[in-house]
Amino acid sequence: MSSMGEDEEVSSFFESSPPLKKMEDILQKLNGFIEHNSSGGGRRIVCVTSGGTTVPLEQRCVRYIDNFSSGNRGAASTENFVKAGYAVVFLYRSGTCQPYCRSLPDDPFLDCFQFLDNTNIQVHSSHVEAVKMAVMDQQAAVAEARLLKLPFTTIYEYLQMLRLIATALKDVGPCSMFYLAAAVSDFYVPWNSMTEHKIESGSGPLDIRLAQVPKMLSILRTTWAPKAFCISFKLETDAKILIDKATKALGKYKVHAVVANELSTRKEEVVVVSSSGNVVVRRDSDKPESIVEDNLIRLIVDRHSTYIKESHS
Ligand code: PAZ
Repeated sequence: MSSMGEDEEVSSFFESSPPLKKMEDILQKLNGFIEHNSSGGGRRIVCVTSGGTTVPLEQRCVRYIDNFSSGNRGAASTENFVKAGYAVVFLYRSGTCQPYCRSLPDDPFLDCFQFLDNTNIQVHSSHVEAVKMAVMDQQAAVAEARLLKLPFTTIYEYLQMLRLIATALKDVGPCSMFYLAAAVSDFYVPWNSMTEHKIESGSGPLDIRLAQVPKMLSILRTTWAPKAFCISFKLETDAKILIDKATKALGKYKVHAVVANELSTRKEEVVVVSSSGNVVVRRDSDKPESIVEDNLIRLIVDRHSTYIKESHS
């Protein structure tokens, strides 16, 4: 159980957060998606979080602190979950990598196309296959209601949306999963103590005091969605401390596994840390197309199946 202190910190974070824009619209989409996928066939539903959260420094934000994440892991994992039969709520940072778009050039995206005349814009032959697959796969996933994309930018939006999703998924129980690959800010400027207008320059160095973002993982596990299968991530730049940190997070937050990855090798290998031991998962280096998420999601889906079986027995 989380202590009263933690609960109060969490409540005060939400009470002082700026209200989520379009909340009714988000809730309607979310509830429709969950209803569609959980009733009848009882499809498994995973919430994949992806990309980094920002910390605004001004209420009318001009400047912000950002968190590193390209969104590649979340996008690739989403594709693999859909392939494995899951419905995915993709909670992603606006502007980061999208499912089915990983092989498209994003810089500059317009290089994909050529303008022939006023009625004719064509995809360059070098990108035809990638664009065709991206359009077809993404449209199929959305049309079959297997993919719901919800964007966020700030830490405030991310945590409010995560709470909405977790609460909405509560009744799906063990068939729901949280796969928390987003890079979430640890520190923030509380909304009430943030200046409204652009911070003025010209008066010397800027001192900002950042408060600690309350740890939401405990409350997700104990209150928001206690029966969901929960995978968190741990990123470090110092490989020497990675496994120790991941093991501590596993014990502290009682998640079902922590995926540990080091910044420079994260596309090659990850370590799945859980109570049944540590498993190194690698990309198949002999297959150029292979990505680490192919093997990672296979393992996570297997673990989830075992969890569902055990929950029902
Ligand atoms: O988004 P990306 O593919 O560039 O990187 C993925 C990642 C490193 C952000 C993710 O695997 C991860 O570890 N997320 C949690 C980060 C954290 O410890 O806060």
